[in-house]
Amino acid sequence: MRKIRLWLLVVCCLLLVVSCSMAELTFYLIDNFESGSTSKWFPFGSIDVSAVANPLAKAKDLVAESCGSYMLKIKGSASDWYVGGIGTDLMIDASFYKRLQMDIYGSALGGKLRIELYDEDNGNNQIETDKNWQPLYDDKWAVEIPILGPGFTRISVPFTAFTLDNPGKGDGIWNPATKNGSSGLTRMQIVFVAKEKTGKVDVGLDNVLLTY
Ligand SMILES: [Ca+2]
Ligand SMILES: [Ca+2]
Ligand SMILES: [Ca+2]
Repeated sequence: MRKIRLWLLVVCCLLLVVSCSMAELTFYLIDNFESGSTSKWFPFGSIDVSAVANPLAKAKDLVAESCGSYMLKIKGSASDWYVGGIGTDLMIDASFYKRLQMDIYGSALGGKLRIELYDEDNGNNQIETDKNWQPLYDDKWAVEIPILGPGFTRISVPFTAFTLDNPGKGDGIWNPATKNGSSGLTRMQIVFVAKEKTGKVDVGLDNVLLTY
């Protein structure tokens, strides 16, 4: 009897260890802006970036509640539709994940986001670019997401929805693993595009993460 109990205990412990390690792998948080800082992101173009109070922190809305105290706010004016963007260097093995998720706080100004993921292919842990910031030897994958009206919208985009933006430069395969000298998923950028040629964007972002 004692042996059976011991066995049960061992099995339970094993299950606990397995479920804990699974839980660790269920998502990778890129940023939820709860630090109140934007320092993880580099801005480019004519945009203004700041960490601001979540406008719906007390709302009875699951997405709004999960956005905590702060979100990232981006404002800017377009020239030829293009407003600007933000980027962050990740250098992570993203091969366990299947999708990118984030919460977008829109505005009546609309517009769209262009999310770009860079997987490093020539094994030197950096994204070499030409004068137009296009990667020369590494893959750049992109997807466009419309900015809806005020309030949070949670988007969850499978990596399979991203299309190759610079064919013929990297290996053309989504392989964000840190192996053979590659820094895996090396960079992420979010570019903002206005609804009008000389329009504006005003958008909040939160809970940027990778998940299954
Ligand atoms: Ca937040
Ligand atoms: Ca490279
Ligand atoms: Ca690749």
